[in-house]
Amino acid sequence: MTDTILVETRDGVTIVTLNRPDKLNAFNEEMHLELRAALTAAGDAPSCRAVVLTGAGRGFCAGQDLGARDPAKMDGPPDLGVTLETLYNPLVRQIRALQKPVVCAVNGVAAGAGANIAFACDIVLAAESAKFIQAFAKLGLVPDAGGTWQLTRRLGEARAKALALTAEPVTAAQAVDWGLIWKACPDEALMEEAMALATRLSTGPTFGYHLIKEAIHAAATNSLDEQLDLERDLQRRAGRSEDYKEGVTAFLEKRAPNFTGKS
Ligand code: T3D
Repeated sequence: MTDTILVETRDGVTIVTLNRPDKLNAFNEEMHLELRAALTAAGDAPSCRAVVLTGAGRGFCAGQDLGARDPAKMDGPPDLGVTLETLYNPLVRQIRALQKPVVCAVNGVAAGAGANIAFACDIVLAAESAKFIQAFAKLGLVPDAGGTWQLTRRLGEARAKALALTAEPVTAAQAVDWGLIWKACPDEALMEEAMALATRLSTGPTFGYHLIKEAIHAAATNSLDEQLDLERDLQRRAGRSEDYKEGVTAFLEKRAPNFTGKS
């Protein structure tokens, strides 16, 4: 392991920081692998009940490290499908499947796959100075890391196409107005707000949160009938959890619940 990713756990929250600030935290293979390892460890650790993903320095993430894509240093065109198959797609799937809430604190520019990795997280907060850029079209590429899926669902076809085709930046305020992210915060307050949110989530019924993630993800493609069936099945599981028992008991006893995240 090198230090392309920094990890710290505080009060039930694991803070994972992309740490290549001189490249605006652009992804190289090493950072991909270290990020995946950090998320696996966070998923496995009982001491972690929520994750914050952020970037070091003035940017969140500038997507793929283009230094590793210099055509002058290559024998022929690269197979970018391999990178997606082996690095970006597993990362997006891992974030979405993590059985703990993932809060993204977008501290600065999020470009290319960097923007779409942010959108893979469960709740996205951004510094007011941050921008989201679907930079792909400037390189002749297609938005990846789930970008075409996220943009189309969150914004509709008109805005999704315009952003993907023009690669124009979207400000944090615009991203909130359009429903692309949850909240924009003053730059200096971003980490405090992200930590407050993640800490609140980390003391909540985290088993139930994982079921909520599953239901909302499935809603993107399910019919209403399918979703009603899924809600029945998930509620059955939630209703058997320690946290449900504690939540109802605490309500009836007029006290704050003490959730453990146990199923
Ligand atoms: O290839 C595959 O495997 C397929 C997968 C593709 C996924 C993708 O993400 S493709 C899209 C790749 N990303 C981009 O095209 C974004 C490129 N960066 C930019 O357009 C700009 O840097 C930003 C708009 C993000 C920020 O602009 P600005 O003016 O604030 O900063 P800057 O001066 O351009 O960048 C600061 C430094 O970071 C600079 O280095 P230097 O000159 O100070 O030594 C710059 O080269 C470096 N940097 C920024 N982005 C990247 C990067 N270095 C390598 N790769 C980058 N993506």
